[in-house]
Amino acid sequence: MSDLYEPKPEHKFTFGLWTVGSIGKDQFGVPVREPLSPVDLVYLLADVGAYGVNFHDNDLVPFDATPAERDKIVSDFKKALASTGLKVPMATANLFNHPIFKDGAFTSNDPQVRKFALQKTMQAIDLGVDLGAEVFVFWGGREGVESDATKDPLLGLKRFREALNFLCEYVIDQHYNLKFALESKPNEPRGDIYLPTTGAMLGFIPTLDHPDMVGVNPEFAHEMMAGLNFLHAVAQAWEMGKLFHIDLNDQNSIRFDQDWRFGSFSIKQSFFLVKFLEDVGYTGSRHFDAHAFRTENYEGVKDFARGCMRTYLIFKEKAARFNQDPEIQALLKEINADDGAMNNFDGIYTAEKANMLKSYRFDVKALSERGMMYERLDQLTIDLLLGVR
Ligand code: GLT
Ligand code: MN
Ligand code: MN
Repeated sequence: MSDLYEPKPEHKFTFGLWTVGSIGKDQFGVPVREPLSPVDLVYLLADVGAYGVNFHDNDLVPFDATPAERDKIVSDFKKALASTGLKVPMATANLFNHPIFKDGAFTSNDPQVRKFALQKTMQAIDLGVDLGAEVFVFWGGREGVESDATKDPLLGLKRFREALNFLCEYVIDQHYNLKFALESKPNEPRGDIYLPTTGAMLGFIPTLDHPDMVGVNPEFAHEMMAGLNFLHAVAQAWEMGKLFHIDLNDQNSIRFDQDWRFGSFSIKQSFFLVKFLEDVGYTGSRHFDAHAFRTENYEGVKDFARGCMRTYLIFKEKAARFNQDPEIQALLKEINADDGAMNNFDGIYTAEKANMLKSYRFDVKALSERGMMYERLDQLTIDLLLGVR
């Protein structure tokens, strides 16, 4: 039984170097953990049973490293990957930390900064592909404003589009096997970030020159920060064939980005998310973009990482039970019962169908009085999740 909750490579559990590597600094406090090297972090992740490790260019190679330093770092990292078997499914560029990006990267008002961002991203793409990445995430943390006096939102969109179009062409030109995944966030670090939700990203993608190369990387906490239902965003992305990656974590409602251990707070929502990913057969990474509480040392960081994966697998097992539970399934069948009386109106529009439907007499009273039994179904779900079922 307990083996069910042991992470295995086929579960595709990944962590960013910046997640387990977080040294616990925040707006109000200095770091609480000594930094570990990328190599140490690879061993830590192998120790807890992760499948892969993702990184920003500067998580691995410092911003001001010399070419010789860069080569040494990359070669040491490759050795650690080879000896642990860890994969690098995703890479990204840090376009938010350095002061040059204080007004954004692709959407900065300074043309030199915009081109510097492109240069840096092409280098980060080369690095990621060299290490095996097939997904490249774009999280435009600084792509926004504090005041709309400072930037025209149409210009913001235009610049972001032009940058992505340029980078898609670069990937095609290099013959890389790489897809882009756009990650939204409503705010923080900017007052307002452009394209603030997964839905906004999904609306933006068809305006690109190569929409087929671009999907989304929805993050649980970011959608919660906007007060939205994460599962619904993920479902829409999935239906559009755009769920290229996913950032799993947790969050206490509409607050700052807390990036908590997956499933630690929003138990029912996380359960239905896992059930969805497993039911539809999502095959991408289950990436935990979260970090340990600031109270922890590196033993606690391992507890955190193990906890993310364990909770995912507990929900996965609960999802299988939900799908097999006779009472739950019977209830769902009853709720969705269809006696075929409406079949004549199904399918494509015809004038005849429309006329028939317009004159059909519904039993409005009976339909209105029907109880949906959702309380029972929801309580059965709670019983299941709380382990009494
Ligand atoms: C940063 C952010 C995350 C993004 C990472 C990728 S960096 O930690 O909070 O949500 O996924 O750039
Ligand atoms: Mn986050
Ligand atoms: Mn994220």
